[in-house]
Amino acid sequence: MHSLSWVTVFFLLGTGTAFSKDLGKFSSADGAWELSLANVPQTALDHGLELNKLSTLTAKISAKDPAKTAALTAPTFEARMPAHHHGMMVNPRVSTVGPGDYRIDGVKLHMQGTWELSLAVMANGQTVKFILPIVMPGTL
Ligand SMILES: [Cu+2]
Repeated sequence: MHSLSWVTVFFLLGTGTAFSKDLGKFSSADGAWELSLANVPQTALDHGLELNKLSTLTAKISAKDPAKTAALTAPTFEARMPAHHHGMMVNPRVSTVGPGDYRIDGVKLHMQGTWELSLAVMANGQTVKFILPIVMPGTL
């Protein structure tokens, strides 16, 4: 049993090689599940999440212990700025592509600063939640 707390990862966006289509792998709050998150490029020059740009993400969730897998239902996605007490100005759509496989269209982070992306699904009546802090850089 892992004792990981919320995953805390800060992406430094726009710094070149540190940022690519693959946004990384993240543990759920209880450590039992893993999320692979990626950006679906809109153009050849699309480096992923950028300020004020509509983006599409793909999310794959799997049990770390294959023996403890479960049907996943009711995926939800949101992004908030905790310091500002607000969310996005858009409503992303989450589509189920396959078991544990999701596509999130219409993500747009409209302010510089720290955002918290959260993805949640239900497994055996329990919420499996992933929290990903992300910093949208300023231009100063
Ligand atoms: Cu804000």
